[in-house]
Parts: sequence; structure tokens; C-alpha cells
Amino acid sequence: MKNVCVIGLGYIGLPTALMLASSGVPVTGIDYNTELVESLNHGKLSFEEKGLENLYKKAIERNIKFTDSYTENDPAEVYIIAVPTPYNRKSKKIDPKYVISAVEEVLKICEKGTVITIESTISPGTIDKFIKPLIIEHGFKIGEDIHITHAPERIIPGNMIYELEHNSRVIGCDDKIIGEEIKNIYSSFCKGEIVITDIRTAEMTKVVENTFRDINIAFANELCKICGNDGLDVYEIIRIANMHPRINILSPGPGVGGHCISVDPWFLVGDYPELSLLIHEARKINDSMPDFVLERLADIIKETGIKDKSRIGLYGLTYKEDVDDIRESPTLQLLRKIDGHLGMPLKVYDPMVKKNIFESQYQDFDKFLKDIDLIVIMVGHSHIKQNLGKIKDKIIFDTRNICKDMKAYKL
Ligand code: SAJ
Repeated sequence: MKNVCVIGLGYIGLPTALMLASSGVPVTGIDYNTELVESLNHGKLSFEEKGLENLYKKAIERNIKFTDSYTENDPAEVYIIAVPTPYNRKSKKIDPKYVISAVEEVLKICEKGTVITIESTISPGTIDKFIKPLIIEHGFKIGEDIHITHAPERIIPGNMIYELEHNSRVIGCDDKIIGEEIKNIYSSFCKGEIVITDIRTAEMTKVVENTFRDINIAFANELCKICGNDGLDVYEIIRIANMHPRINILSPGPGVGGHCISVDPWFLVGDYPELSLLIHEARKINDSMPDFVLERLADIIKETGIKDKSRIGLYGLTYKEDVDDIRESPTLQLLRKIDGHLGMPLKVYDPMVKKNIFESQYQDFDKFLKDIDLIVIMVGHSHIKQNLGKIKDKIIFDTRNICKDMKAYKL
């Protein structure tokens, strides 16, 4: 089996490295964050995910190594890059700086025949536009000295380990033989079908998948506004519509967060502004949801006659249920907007977030409940579903439709 090095030990790189190692592939994980590497070397994982601890133990038994140095080990034959790919908020285009610097580090140490596989989501054309010229600039011949492939990740936080094993995948390559070699490596753990195609198709496919989901959620959010305007129950309407064999509408919510769905569609808007009208509109609808929550909240405050606004609490800081990732979360988006609306910080609590980010953040659920009269459920963690009895005397604003048989205001 080829020696593999996974660069970037975050939400995607770490589970991928552990999965490869526990399936018998010799793996080194590299991250420039020395603290992260140290904690991984001391058995401390950097985020919570179902099954991750077990996988880590297996990978350690199989001698996975973690380091912050590219030169500490012998060069690998395959480098899998799983670093963040943010977008430029102004131009809406991808900012490939992390991928570029990871590739540059590899180019400094790699040997002839090395394969670089990019797992990070990238906008269509990124490899042709940024990565190939970089390789040539460094004096390598693509297809001879260095091979480049794209194997975008598809796993969903909250069910990553299962999906790593069972989802199908795509590998984009210039050379089918190299594609087969990379497929062999992923086949060590992936039971799903692995399709080999060209690089641009793989790049576009990944972005299209996340854009599809963003548009579907935007449709649900727009329906929510339309139905609410007429006093109709959007959840019941979606439930019935979804009984149709060809309809699958997603759920309205307080916004779209995370580092994927709320980012990747912008790549298409940035690169094809005149052609991506629906995609752009969907992004705007989803980005409008935290404001919509605030408008609804203002109505509820009026209707219930709440005088003391400091007794309002937001439940949930993460971008979705049962994960500890707060990146781009609807609650953070909302808190950024709140000044003009309520004029004071809301109390916040999230059982998954152990670090205090806000002054008004609680770590004790009961204490949080004692200090509030109105609870806004921003995230439907299992924790709140199991504790609905504790909030039954509060005024509830449920943006996730988890309070089925209790009195609660909905979006
Ligand atoms: N959301 C809704 N309503 C829904 C579903 C989701 O409001 O019906 C919200 C969530 O609360 C969250 C956001 O959308 O704020 C995104 O959550 P998600 O669960 O839809 O997706 P992610 O970002 O956790 O993972 C997605 C997945 N992509 C698809 O399902 C097409 C995953 O497979 C990708 O690997 C991941 O993006 C990624 O890294 O690209």
C-alpha cells in the first residue's frame, strides 16, 4: 500500500486520515497548528463526532503519525489536501490561499511520481487556474513528475464516519491509471461506488451538490414566509407535499450555516454572475433568515407583552444539531445583527459549546432557564428534545419545529 500524507487535520482531514490508517494504509497527518498536533499526539481530539474516538484508537494501533513538519518523515507517495477554502466576501470568488500554500509545501519535498489529491471543495477551474501553473512554476512536469487529482469530500457532520464508509465518491484526474491508483487507496475503507472522471467535472459536481441543497432549503424558507403571511402551517404543507413520490422539500430554519452550504454556491455566483440568478437569489433568501427570526421575535415580544428583554434566551450556537461547530451559524449571524433590533445582548446557551464565547453565555442549562422567560430554539440538539419538559412554562419560539405537541411560536 502506498504511503499517504493527509494535510489539514480539521473536520474532513482528521476523519479521513484516521479512516485510512485504521484500514491499514500507512498515514501521516500534517497540520501547521502545532497545538492541534500536540493534542492529537496526546490522545485529545479537537472536535466531537459520533464514532471518532473509536476510529482514533484504531488508527493509533495502526501507527498513524501526526506532525506539524513536512520534513520530519520520508516523503509520501500520495498527498491528500483537506484544508479550508473560504470565499472572498466581496468578489464572491474562492480564496485558494490555503490550498496553494499546502501544494507549495508538498512541492518542496516531493519526489518524482508523487500524486497530489485535493479533497477540499474548490470552485470549478481552480486546479487549471491556480494549481497547475504553480506546479509548472516550480519546475515540475504535470503528468510526469507530479500528478494532480481531485477527490472532493461528501461527508455530513454528525454522521461522518458512517458516510465516509458508505457514500459514493468521485475522483477527477487527467490520467485514468492515476485515478485508479487513488481509487484503490479510497477503496481501503469506502464501500460506495467510486466514479472516475475528469478534474473539472469532479470540481463542478461537488459544488453543484451543495448548491442544490442550498436552493432546496431556500425554497423551504421562502414557503415559510409565504405560508406565515397567510396563517398557514408550512410544516404540515411540506409534510403532505413530500408524500408525493417525486417531491422532497427540505425544512425551513433560522438560516444556513456551516462552512459548506453557505459558502460553495458563492463560488458559482462569483465566477458566473450573469448565469447564476437562481443560485444567487437562494443565497440571499437563506442569508435573510436571521433577520426574519428577529422580525418574528419582535412580533412575539409585542404579542406577549414581555417588558424585560434581558430575559430572552437563545438556545443553540452551533450551525446545526448535535455538532460542536459554530462556523457561520445562524445564531452567530443573528447576534451580529442584533444591536439595532433589541438594543441588548441576548442570553445564550448551547450544550455542545463548552468554551465561553459571549459574556451572556451560560454553561448550566437550569441556570439559563431560571434567567429567561422566552426561549428561542435556534438549534434542535437532541439535548433540547430530551428536555422539552423543562421549558414548558416558558414562552417558546421554535425555529426548528421540534416542539410538536406544545404551545410554541413557529417561524
Ligand atoms: N438546514 C436547514 N434546513 C434543512 C437542512 C439543513 O435549514 O432542511 C441548515 C442546517 O441547519 C445548517 C445548514 O443548513 O445550518 C447546512 O447543514 P446541512 O446538514 O445541510 O449540511 P452540512 O453543511 O453539514 O454538510 C453539507 C453536505 N452536503 C450535502 O448534503 C449536499 C455534506 O454532504 C457535505 O460533505 C458538506 O456540506 C461539505 O463539507 O461540503
